[in-house]
Parts: sequence; structure tokens; C-alpha cells
Amino acid sequence: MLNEVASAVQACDEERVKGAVERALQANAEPLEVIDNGLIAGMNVVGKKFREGDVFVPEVLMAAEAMRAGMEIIKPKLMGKEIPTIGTAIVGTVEGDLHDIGKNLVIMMLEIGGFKVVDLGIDITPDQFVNAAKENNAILVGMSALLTTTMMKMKDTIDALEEAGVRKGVKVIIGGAPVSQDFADDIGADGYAPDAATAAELAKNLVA
Ligand code: B1M
Repeated sequence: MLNEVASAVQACDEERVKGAVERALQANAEPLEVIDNGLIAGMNVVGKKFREGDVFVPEVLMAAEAMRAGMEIIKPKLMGKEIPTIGTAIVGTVEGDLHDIGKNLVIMMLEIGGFKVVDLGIDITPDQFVNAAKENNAILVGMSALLTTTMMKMKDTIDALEEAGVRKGVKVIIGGAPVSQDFADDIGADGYAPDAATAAELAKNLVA
């Protein structure tokens, strides 16, 4: 059943994804399982084909849209009961980077975990992170990067937070395919998470 979700994402077929997700949930599949083993699994295949030059940007965007449509159905199932707000997190994709699918998953999991989340969007400069942290009185800054060419912007942002005198008041977490725990340690982030669910757990532990 989750294969059908994954294959519908690969086919870039939004309606088929919606139907397959609904059927999986009706059959009592765990929402997180549908995300990981259905939607993300499908996207990973598209990613591999993209890397190998078998599909191109338009197909990847259509697959991403199909995945998003599936996420919209799953989100309310994960939200469940009202959770008191832990505090505000600001989350964005770093400067020069337009990838937002992983970031959006992280935001969803942080919201489910009890954070109020301000989604800064994509291509966010260090100054924009700093201003948003101040304006929102944030306790957590989350940065996503998918490109080896943009990951150093995470360090620039941490430096900018430091220079603006807000670094001590926030915890900084990072994630995205090219980054790692070692990289997080090197640039002075408070934590790294390999996936969205782990990011929410890490964030909760850091601000506890
Ligand atoms: Co791009 N792209 N892309 N792309 N793209 C990659 C990243 C790439 C690995 C594909 C490849 O060729 N091998 C490659 C990067 C190579 C590198 O730097 N090492 C690449 C490239 C090169 C490019 C362009 C330069 C292509 C070009 O134009 N020639 C260009 C760059 C544009 C830019 O950003 N300036 C580009 C463009 C695009 C699209 C616009 C077509 C599209 C993005 C659409 C969108 O996001 N709205 C796209 C996509 C979709 C991908 C792939 C295929 C899939 C990424 C994705 O969404 N995965 C990707 C290949 C791949 O990763 N297999 C690829 C699903 C998502 C759920 O996973 O984002 O990893 P991910 O998020 C995970 C974890 O990483 C983690 O949690 C999520 C899962 O739970 N996580 C965090 C993410 N952020 C986190 C933050 C946290 C914690 C965890 O804390 C805050």
C-alpha cells in the first residue's frame, strides 16, 4: 500500500498520491510511516533519477507538488490534540538555496511537537535570520541546506547571530542532506538532525 504512495509520487500524479495516502490511512497505516516509506521513499527515487539525468527540473517540481498534496492530508492526522506552545522557533532555508520540502517537514514536526513556528521560507540571508529571531523573540533557530555550495551560509548565520548579541538566547539546529553532526560541531550549532522527527525531538530536548 505504501508502495502505491511512493509510485504515485514518482508518477508526479497529485490525485493518485491523494487517493493512495487516503487509502493507506484508512487501512490504519501510521501517518509517519506513510511519510517515510511512501512520500519520501517516492521522492528519493525521483532524486536518484534527477542525479542520474533521467528526469529534469519540471518533473522534480511536479513530484514535489504531488508529495505536498499528500502531506496536506496527513498533517491533520498528526496534529491531534492541542499542545501548549513551548516557545517560538524560526525556520528557513539558507541564502542561495531554494529547496524547501525537507524544511516544511521539519516545520510540521516542530508544530506537532509544541513549538509556534515562523516559516521564513527559502533563500534566507543571515541578516534575515537575525532580524526574525529578534522580532519573534525566538528560542530556536532552524536552518536547512541541501546544497554543498550553501551549507557554509549556516556558519555565516551563526556568526551573524553572535555579532547581533542574540546567539546566547537561542538554540540553533541544522539539517539537510549535505550536513552532519561533525559539521554542526565545526560551525558551532547546538545540534544536527538527520530527519524531521529527530529534529523535533532534538529541539524539545535543547530548550527543555
Ligand atoms: Co535540487 N539538488 N537542485 N532541486 N534536489 C539536490 C539537493 C541534489 C542532491 C540532486 C543531485 O543532483 N544529486 C543536488 C545537490 C548536490 C550538492 O550540492 N551536493 C541538487 C542540485 C544540484 C540542484 C540545482 C543546482 C540543480 C540545477 O539547477 N542545476 C538546483 C539548485 C537550486 C537552488 O537551491 N539554488 C536544484 C533545484 C531543485 C528543484 C527546484 C528542482 C527541487 C526543489 C523543490 C523544492 O524544494 N520545492 C529540487 C529537488 C526536489 C532536489 C532533490 C531531488 C530532492 C530534495 C528533497 O526535497 N528531498 C535532491 C536530491 C536528493 O536529496 N535525493 C536535490 C526530500 C526531502 C524530504 O528530504 O530535503 O533531505 P531533505 O530533508 C530531510 C532531511 O535532510 C532533514 O529532514 C528531512 C526529512 O525528514 N532535514 C532537516 C532537512 N532540513 C532540515 C533541517 C533541520 C533538521 C533536519 O533542522 C532545522
